[in-house]
Formats: sequence, C-alpha cells, structure tokens
Amino acid sequence: MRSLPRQRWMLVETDHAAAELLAKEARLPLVLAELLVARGITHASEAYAFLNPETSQLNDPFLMLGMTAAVARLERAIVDREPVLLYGDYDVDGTTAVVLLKTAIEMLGGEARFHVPHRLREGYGLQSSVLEAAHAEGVRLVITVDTGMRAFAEAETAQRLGLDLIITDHHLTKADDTVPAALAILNPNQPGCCYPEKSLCGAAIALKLAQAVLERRNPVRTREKTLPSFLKMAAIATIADAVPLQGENRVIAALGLRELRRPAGAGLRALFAAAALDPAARQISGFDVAFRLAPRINAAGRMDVASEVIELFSTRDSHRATELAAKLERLNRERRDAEASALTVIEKRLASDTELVSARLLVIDGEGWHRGVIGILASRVVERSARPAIVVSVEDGVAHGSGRSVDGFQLLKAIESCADLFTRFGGHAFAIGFAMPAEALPELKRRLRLYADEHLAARQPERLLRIHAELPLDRITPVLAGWLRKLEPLGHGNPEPMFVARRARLVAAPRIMKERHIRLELAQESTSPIVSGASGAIRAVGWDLAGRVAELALKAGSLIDVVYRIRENDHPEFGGLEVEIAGIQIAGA
Ligand SMILES: [Mn+2]
Repeated sequence: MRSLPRQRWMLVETDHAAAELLAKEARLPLVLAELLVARGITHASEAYAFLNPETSQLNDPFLMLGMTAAVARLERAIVDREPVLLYGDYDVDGTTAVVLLKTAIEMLGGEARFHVPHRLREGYGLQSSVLEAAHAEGVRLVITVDTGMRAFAEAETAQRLGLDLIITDHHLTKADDTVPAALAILNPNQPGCCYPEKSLCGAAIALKLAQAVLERRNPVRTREKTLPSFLKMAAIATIADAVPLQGENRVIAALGLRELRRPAGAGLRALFAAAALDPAARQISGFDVAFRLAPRINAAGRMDVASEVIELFSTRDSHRATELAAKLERLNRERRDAEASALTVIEKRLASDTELVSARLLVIDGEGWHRGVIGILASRVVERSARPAIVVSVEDGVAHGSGRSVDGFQLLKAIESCADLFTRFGGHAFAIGFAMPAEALPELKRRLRLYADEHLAARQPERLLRIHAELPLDRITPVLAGWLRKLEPLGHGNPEPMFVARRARLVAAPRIMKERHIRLELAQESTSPIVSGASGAIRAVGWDLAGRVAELALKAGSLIDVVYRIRENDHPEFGGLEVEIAGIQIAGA
C-alpha cells in the first residue's frame, strides 16, 4: 500500500466568459472570479456576499415549514416551566444541537433534559423505551435534533402516550415522501418546505428554532449578542457534519469561526487547550475544526457516551470542563490507537492477500475491531487503494460493517443487492453501514465480488485529482493570496483551490526528505518576476512524492507540470508563500 494509486488530472470546466465578466464587474483577480463561477456565483452582488459573510445573510427561521407550530408549543412549555426532553444523536452534529437548544431554553427560563443514545448499546435513532420513561417522569414535550425523520413507530408511541413530538432533522425523508406523525417537523428537506437552504446540518436546524424563540422574546439582544455566541456551536457542527459550505452554511461557518476567537464557555476553552489550539494567537480555521476539534468531540460517541460532550459544553465550572476535556482527549487517543492497530493488520493483508490485491471492491474483516472506528478505517482504505472498501468487525457472531466508496460507484446499491443477508443496513450512496450474522460473511463477499465485477471497470484503480484553475507560478503574489483567503472557511462544497502550472523549471536538484517527501525550487518558464526563495524561484514541498523523482528522472533543469495548492509558511526565516505539490508530470506529458 506504500505506492500511491495512479492519478488522473482533471481540470474542472469553467465558463471563462462569465469569469472575465465577473472579474471586471466585481474588480476581482481573474483566477478568483474563475473559482467563484465554478461555485455558481456569476453576479457581482453574489460575489460580494460570498466574500463578506454577515448575520444579515441568515434566513428568517419562519420560512421553515412547521416553525410557527414548533415555536408556539416550545414557548408554552417554557412559560409553564414544563420539562422538555431533547433527544439527540451521538455525533458532533447531534450533541451540539442538544447544547444549542438546551442553552436557549434555559436562557428563556425553561427546563430542558436530554437523552443521547449510546452508539453501541442503543444504536442510532429515537427509541420508544426512552419516550416511555420520559413520559413516566412527567415529560409532555419531546424535541428531536439531528434524528427522527424515519421514526414512524416511535412517533406513534409518542402519540399513544399523549407526548407532543417536534422533530428537527436534516436527514432525507423516505423515498415515498411520507413523514412521521408529529406536532411539527422542522426539516428543509421535507415535502412542502420552502426554506431556501436545503443542506443545513442538524445543529443548524436547532439553531433556527432557537433563533426563532429568542428573537420573539428579544430581537435586538438576540441579533447582537445571543445569536453570535450560538453560531460557534452551529459552525462546529456545520463543518464536522460535512454539509456543503455554501449559502447559509457558509455564513454560519464563517461567522461562527470568527466568534471562536473569543471562546466564552469553560467547555470550549478546555477543549481548545486539550487540542493545543490557541484562538487568541491564531484564527481557528475550518481545518482546525474538522481535524482537531471534531475528532475529539466525536470520540465520546464513538468510544463511550456522548452525553459528556453535552456536559462539557454546558458546565460553567472550569475544573469540571478540564476534567471532561481530558477524558475526550483520552478517548480520542484510544480511538486513534484502535484505528492504527487495525490499519496495520489491514495494510499487511492488502499487500499479501492475493484475493484482495486483485479485488475491485474490498471487503476486509477482523475479530473485535472497535466498531466506533470501522467507518474511519474504510475511508483510510479507500484513500490508499482508490477502490470502494468495506471494513467488517466480527464480535460474538455478529458482523458489523461500514463502507465508503469512490467517485461514480454507488455502494448503497451494491449493498441493497444483498439486502436479504443483513439484519439491518442503511446509509448514503457513498457511505454505508450494516449488521449481519457472521456466518453469512463468505456469501456477502461472494456476491459483492460478482457485483463489483459487473459494475466496476477492470481498469487500474486511480485517484482523480481535481484541478480548479490554471495559475502560472509567477502569478502567486501576497495580494492574490490575500484574495484567496477570502474564500475561507474551506471544506465540503467550497474546496481549497487546486491549481496547475505548466512548464515549471527545477532550478536545483530535488531534495528528498526522510526518503518520502520532496523539496523543490521551481521557476516559471517563459514569464518573469520573483515570488519567494532565492534565484527567482518559489519553494515547493511534495508530501509522499519522493518516488516521483526516480520515476520521472527529475534533476536540476527538468521542465515539469505541477498541480499544487498555495501555502503560507509562517517560519520566521523561511516564511512566505510556497506551494504544496499534489502531482507532478514531465511538462506536456
Ligand atoms: Mn447530522
């Protein structure tokens, strides 16, 4: 698995005429206009809004179907001091959604309780037993967050008990568009909802409900103080849940990240400290949230109980917060260890198992791998092999599987073709999960092999390298880098720009670092000025690209095409702009 899968470079098609027009009208660098046009932005006013997110761009919550009924019921509960049960999910999205609504209800003088199911013991989704217990304790209003869209039977239980149920969820409705019977459903994806932003995460929908009740109580204070502080939580969830960072999601993410500069709560501050992030020293980026905060928050639900995340974000006691953050840190380390040890086994098997070496779709099973990490493991295998992969953990005769796919192959369809083998299964086109008796595993492998032979081409697996724009190296300037920063926060639906430069000259011999990485000094052929580094060259780094030096016989003077991202190196001496290479070819190859 050491050798990387082959790359296929694909330059994203852009409407150049539209980009030139936008560049002129909005006075933007052409390459930025190209990137905006690729995001569907063609008018100067849209470009302005995209590059300058602000609270006024947040939609009116009452545009959401069901909001009036939901707000009326919640307000009554708050006024009557009725306990409200918030029912969440165990991931970042679900837990932050609970925190948001709990905080809002308590701010308004109401009483909120919560339940987050245990991932391994209870599993995903609303449970009738929890509704029954809550009812016995006197709860008459239940609000789900990030879950509930398919809880038909549980909604009936609620009805039978006389519980009012408000479902807030962003998951898609059933194929026949039916929805559970509830007092109100807040979900922009349900039939009949005209809310303009369809891809809000669960916590953002909870935010809209909180915004609605808070604004009705005190519009000015909400706009100026409460909402900005709530945006922090919603931003973390929006980035962690991987919804596209465009439209209202972009506004939530951008403003929330800005607010994270001043983390007020004890929980957030403890979490930052545990993740070695200092928001006072450096603006928290989408990358920080996705790769440093979210894994720590998710570790709770993956490895243990997610309810402690809610306590972490609710507590005012900084000692308790530090304690809880330390626990998350430990769970995250356990998660990483579980992942690393299983990955070592998987790598060995991928290299030696002849059946796997030639398989178009990988099914890899092991005894007792932690079920909280099999999804991450599947992603890792896909990254390295460029093939769809399912990782299965066998425990007490039950096989739990989690799979991830590659561009163009709908893994869910493959799984559906084996539906009779599972005790349960589900997912999206490109990410699936299932449980089944372990003895049926050989049959699953056999059928999936046949399915893959039929539906996946036999060509050598390759990774698609999407390139967003052409940008010669001598056009990289601090001014352009400043403009490109305005695209942040980057993430799903708003990817970091990947550029291609043709005809770059190696001005010195490539340097290999730790036998894996390379450092190059590159100068753009045929054009002039100097950007950084000595001798008219820009520094370049290529992680894991050492193999390319020999393959392409690179030496001083070689002329190459490079796919790259722009990096700002803040090293005091060697600081400045440089490029991080994602792909190299001999020029014109
Ligand atoms: Mn979610």
